[in-house]
Amino acid sequence: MTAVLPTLDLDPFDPEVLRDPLPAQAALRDAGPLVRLPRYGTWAIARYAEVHAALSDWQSFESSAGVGLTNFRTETPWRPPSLLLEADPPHHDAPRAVLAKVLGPRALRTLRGDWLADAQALVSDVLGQGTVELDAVPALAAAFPLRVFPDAVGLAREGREHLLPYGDHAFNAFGPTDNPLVLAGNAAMPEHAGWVAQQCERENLAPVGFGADIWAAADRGELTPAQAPLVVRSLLTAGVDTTVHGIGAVLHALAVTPGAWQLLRERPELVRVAFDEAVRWESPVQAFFRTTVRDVPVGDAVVPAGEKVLVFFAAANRDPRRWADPDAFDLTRDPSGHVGFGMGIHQCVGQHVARLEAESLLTALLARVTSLELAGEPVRHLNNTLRSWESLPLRLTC
Ligand code: HEM
Ligand code: OVM
Repeated sequence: MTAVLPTLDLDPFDPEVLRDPLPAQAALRDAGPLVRLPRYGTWAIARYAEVHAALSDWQSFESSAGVGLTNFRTETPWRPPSLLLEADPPHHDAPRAVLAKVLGPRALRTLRGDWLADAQALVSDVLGQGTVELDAVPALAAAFPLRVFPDAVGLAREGREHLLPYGDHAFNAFGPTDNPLVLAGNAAMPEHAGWVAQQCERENLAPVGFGADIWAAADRGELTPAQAPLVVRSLLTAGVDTTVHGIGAVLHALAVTPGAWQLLRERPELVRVAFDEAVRWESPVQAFFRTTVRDVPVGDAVVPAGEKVLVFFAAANRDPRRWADPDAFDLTRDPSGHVGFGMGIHQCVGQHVARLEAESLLTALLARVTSLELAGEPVRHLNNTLRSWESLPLRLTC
């Protein structure tokens, strides 16, 4: 007996779906544990249990054929593949071990005090006496990561405006290459990518910072000299837009959830839970693909070898089979186990950096701001992979 395979005629990269992906996510989950998406000749996994299982099974679901729609076995990647995201063991091991140490909790201990002071300074600049209205995307969500992260890497001051557009394009490029968002970014890309590649060279990085730490690992023989710049490139690709949109997500969630800001003011030790719950709720990185290396059973069906499978983090993070009241942003739940940072050997190696940024900024805001609410309609920024805000008008009272 062969089960009938659920097939959905939906396009995850359609602008209308990107604007409001929740109905498509629910449809994918409800259709079954494995769904065919004939629009792109791919498959999708959207339930928590199967997403978790697929991410844990790197032996069956490879990343080195690319984690976007482009199949690196048959098509040319838009840039040399990432040594982390787009690699499998054993090649993945050394770059991963190096970054895990460079970005680990130990290394971040020295940054903690500096980043809190930076957050306090930013919050002071932004707040006045009484009530202020501002667009929290440029004023806070983008301003804070751009203030601390490029310095922590050791980047030159000149040219930092390339970072966000470069990252935005990299995340768009996981979608279809002929899609309007990718096409719109292509023209400017040689300039952005050229600057990024330059900054990855040893002589352009400060003597202290994540960049220098990566080159020091090469000196110790933990990476080849040819690998070092590409490992630095991973920081510049994955480390900026993600935290901007993660911080945007938590500020939005706190603004639209009645009582949430008051609760955090009473229990500031919940700031880390608040950020992880926002990463679950919003899933700033919505999904990545994997490619099957053999026939792989999922549910009652089998994905044939060599197929692209969309692994939908965002859908898993709101699967009612796993989460009670999944659509609620709830500071009293335990969000651990969410797959907003992925799961398994590729789980976000920068998650401690992301959490420290968010914790620093939220802590500084909580000390000064007595109420935080929407001051206008937020506007989405569309991206083939990211879920994000272009504009988030907030009213802050202190
Ligand atoms: C991997 C999300 C911040 C660097 C990942 C993955 C996700 C993710 C879902 C898994 C990819 C996969 O399974 O294929 C996020 C989110 C962030 C964030 C939501 C912020 C809220 C950062 C930061 C950095 C970073 C700040 C760098 C400082 C990386 C790298 C990988 C990765 C290098 C690849 C790891 C590997 O393949 O072993 N991230 N990320 N991320 N992230 Fe993050
Ligand atoms: C990378 C990377 C890692 C995670 C996400 C990402 C653009 C890139 O290693 O270049 O998105």
